[in-house]
Amino acid sequence: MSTFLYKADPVRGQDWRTVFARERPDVDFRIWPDVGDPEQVRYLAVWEPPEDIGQRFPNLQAVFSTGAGVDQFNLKAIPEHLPLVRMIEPGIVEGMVEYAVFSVLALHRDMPAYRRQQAQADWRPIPVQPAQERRVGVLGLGSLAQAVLARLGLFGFDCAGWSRSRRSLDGVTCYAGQEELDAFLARTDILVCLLPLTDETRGMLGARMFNILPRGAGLVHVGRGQQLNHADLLAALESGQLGDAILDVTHPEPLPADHPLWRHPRVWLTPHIASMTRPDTAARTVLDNLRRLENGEPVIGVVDRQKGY
Ligand code: NDP
Ligand code: OXD
Repeated sequence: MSTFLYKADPVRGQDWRTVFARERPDVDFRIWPDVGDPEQVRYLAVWEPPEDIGQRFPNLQAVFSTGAGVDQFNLKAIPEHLPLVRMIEPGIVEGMVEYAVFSVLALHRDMPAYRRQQAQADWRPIPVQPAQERRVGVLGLGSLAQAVLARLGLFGFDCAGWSRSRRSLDGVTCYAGQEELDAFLARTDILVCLLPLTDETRGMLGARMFNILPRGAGLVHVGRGQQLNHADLLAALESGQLGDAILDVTHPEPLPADHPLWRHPRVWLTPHIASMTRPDTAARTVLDNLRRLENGEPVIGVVDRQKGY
């Protein structure tokens, strides 16, 4: 019997177990550290991979990330022949849509400013800008960004996105590549980062980018902490170049208790909760990919190791 080994949050793992028991009783589903016979392990679903995957599990056929991002993997440590598959499932997409739409609406309707006013017992309306005149720009046009943009479009926002390769999406002005980045930024009042962490995107959210945004622009950061330069963010907030920032990811996580971002009046911080895989839908998504592997069909979400995402 083939073993499917799950190595992530054990409580959520019980939900995976239930789905596997119902839909694939022929698979021996195990939760780390209950590995069983390592030679029987064909599939591994993992958030933080163990060392020496290839040697530990010589008959492994695929590695599934239990999250959408794969920057926690050392791609070089995973044998070339093994597909690494990231998580694209309805639960994580819907969670991100909720968080990103909430954040964009909060910035659009000046909620951080009203929180500051409330602290001063200051009852003062701020003129409302129509959504059609608010230019939202999303860095990244992948599975999460596309869903976020589709929902933002329903509010009438002027939506744009930026990706590495040229994309075409209904109702979204699409920019591609470094040569179009500045034009994208210059038209963006609320910037949402939904990029994967790679060598190219590390440190990207910094002074150069902030200075191209229209003065007072808002930032929603839901990508990865290492993409954001904290010192540059603080400087941009101090100077008024950035208005407010909503950050779900930082580096490190959590920030040290005395870090200025914790108490900055123009920053809302959440503890990397924008979106999480939903165990039942995630398990079903992985089972669909398992079936594809077994039938020799293309697997959905295979990571391109050259690109790193
Ligand atoms: P995808 O792989 O589907 O999409 C990535 C997008 O980023 C693609 O459009 C890609 O361009 C673009 N991109 C990557 N590198 C570059 C670059 N150098 N220049 C321009 N564009 C680039 O990822 P997802 O949408 O599924 O997820 C995005 C990220 O969101 C994850 O990697 C993770 O870090 C983060 N995330 C955060 C969560 C949270 O709770 N905060 C939860 C889940 C995910 P192209 O289309 O040309 O390939
Ligand atoms: C993910 C995350 O990548 O939760 O799935 O950040």
